[in-house]
Amino acid sequence: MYMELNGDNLKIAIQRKGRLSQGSLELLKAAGIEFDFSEGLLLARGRNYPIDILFLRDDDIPEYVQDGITDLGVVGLNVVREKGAEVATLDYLGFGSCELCVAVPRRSGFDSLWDLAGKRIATSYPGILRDYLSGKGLEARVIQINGSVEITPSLNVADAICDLVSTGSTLRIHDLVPIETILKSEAVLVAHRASLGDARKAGLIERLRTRLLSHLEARKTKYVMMNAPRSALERIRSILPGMKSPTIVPLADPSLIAVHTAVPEEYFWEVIEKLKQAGATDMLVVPVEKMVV
Ligand code: PRT
Ligand code: ZN
Repeated sequence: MYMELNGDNLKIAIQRKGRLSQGSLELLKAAGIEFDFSEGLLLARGRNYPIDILFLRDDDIPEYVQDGITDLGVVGLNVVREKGAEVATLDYLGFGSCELCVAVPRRSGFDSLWDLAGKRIATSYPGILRDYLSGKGLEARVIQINGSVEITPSLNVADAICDLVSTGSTLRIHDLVPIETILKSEAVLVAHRASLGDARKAGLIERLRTRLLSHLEARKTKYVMMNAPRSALERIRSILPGMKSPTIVPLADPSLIAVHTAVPEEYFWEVIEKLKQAGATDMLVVPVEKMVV
């Protein structure tokens, strides 16, 4: 089916096929946007939001957004940086996390970046690497390779590599060890600067971001319900500092109460353990779907 861009619609570019595709589609769905998607599609239109979704190679997204072909893009921060695109980075989206690392062969004797002065480093991220090295005042030969960077040391094409790492298993398989992280990356929402200055477009972008952020916040939060002796209330309150006031519900047995509260994921186990010690029982933990603040 052939479809043309709608000039009035907000336009967002996401990766067509790759590591960020699913996360990007899920994010749009979580924002309540309904659209038809099938593999191979280049363009989809929101049924209940004025948005056109373009499916592109990730490498093209920063430039499309910079040039205003789309208003928004979802792409790895590593790609945005490498392309040096003039775009506004609006939000970190919590998926596609990885680190751009310099790694060396295990038995090379190289322990730090300084051991690589004058050596060859193979990478698909020459721009980021060169900036990083020059920021440190270190001179090395940067060799640009477009794929399979991890095999270059064993082919004696390079002495070290600079590549993305997520689980670390690719490095281990090739007997490489990371010695320096030069960028922490994840998927980001980027915007065309002029779209942020256009009242109608900016309004649509803000509405979309409110929805996206309410989903991202919710993912970081659990809702916890528990019973506790009324006498433990003060102790329970002191365990939940900095969180919004918990809801206290009286129970049929006047010596007991129910406490309901939102707990951020990062403190979750710590808080749960302390609540148990304070006398909380029958704890029920439920995921939060949206959090609008
Ligand atoms: O076709 P297109 O150009 O759109 O896709 P692509 O092949 O260029 O990109 P893709 O889908 O591989 O990656 C898209 C984005 O995902 C990257 O730009 C990063 O922002 C992010 N990402 C997150 C990663 C990784 N994790 C990752 N592990 N991109 C690549 N890798 C590779 C890495 O290069 C290495 O080869 O995975 C290997 C290492 O993984 P581990 O798990 O063994 O450490
Ligand atoms: Zn790519």
